Amino acid sequence: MDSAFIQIVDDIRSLKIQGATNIAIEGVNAFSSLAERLEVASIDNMFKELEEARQALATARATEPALRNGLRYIVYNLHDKASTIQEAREVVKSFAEEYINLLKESKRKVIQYGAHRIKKGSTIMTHCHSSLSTGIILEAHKQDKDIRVYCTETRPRYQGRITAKELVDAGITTTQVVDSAMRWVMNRHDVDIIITGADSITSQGTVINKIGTRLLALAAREMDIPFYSAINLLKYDPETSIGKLSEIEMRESEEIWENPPKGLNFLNPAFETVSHELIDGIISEAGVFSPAVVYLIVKQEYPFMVMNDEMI
Ligand code: RUB
Repeated sequence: MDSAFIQIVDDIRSLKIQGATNIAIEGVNAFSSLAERLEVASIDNMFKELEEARQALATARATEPALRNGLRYIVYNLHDKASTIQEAREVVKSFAEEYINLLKESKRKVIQYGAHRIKKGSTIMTHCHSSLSTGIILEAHKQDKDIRVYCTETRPRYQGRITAKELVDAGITTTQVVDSAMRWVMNRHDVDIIITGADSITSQGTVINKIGTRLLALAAREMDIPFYSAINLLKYDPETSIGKLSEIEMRESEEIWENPPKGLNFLNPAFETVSHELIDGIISEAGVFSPAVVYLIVKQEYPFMVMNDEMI
């Protein structure tokens, strides 16, 4: 690993690069560039160096299967197809490109399917910053759907400001609220549809997204407002099909309070689960469907992501 690579890992950890899709694209790119630069004496050393790099990226944020799936895909092909250092560089480059194209193409489709779901004159609510849900809203606006948006701040790191800025810059009527006002807004301001992004989806169709997303979904259920998750299926967490629980990233207390009184404890979970019963639809690159069928659709779209005996 060199300093340019370590810098990307740090940028992912510190949220300079944030949002699951951006994290996966930048992480896979960093892995591929490192493979091109590495100066090693043997293919075994190359495998060793790349394994260390994979580990560093895969653990930079605990709840990011899209990045982990991409790295696993590249490394699987690396061991299968490369027997010289030059071949290793080429294999990493070509599978990294293929995976990044899959990410970009799936994002494009999610945005199209999602915008199609938004009716003219809708009031939309969202949480945090997701390039997929923001992309859907921007596309609906481009299609002249006459929309309004409520978005939360998303404490402690205020990713909701990134969302608000992108929407306001595009000329969309946008209102920001503090996180704890999310139910109040739904109740008083005729929200028609809720769309959030997601970092991960399990074999049961449970989605993991920014802390606060489940509260949003619970309030939506109370008020009969449809709740949609915009997610590309490359975020499927294959280990959940063999009964493992998805890990929730816990972040530093300084994000909540830099100079707290001595002795105060903190809990700073970055994400939480939204159970499948609370989700009306998954907006994916394969169309919009009920969370109950996610495993079947992933198996059909991306067979390489489904756990097999070799991987266990
Ligand atoms: C971002 C977040 C986003 C998902 C999806 O959290 O929860 O909703 O990552 O993003 P953080 P995208 O800021 O902690 O990374 O739709 O861009 O893949």
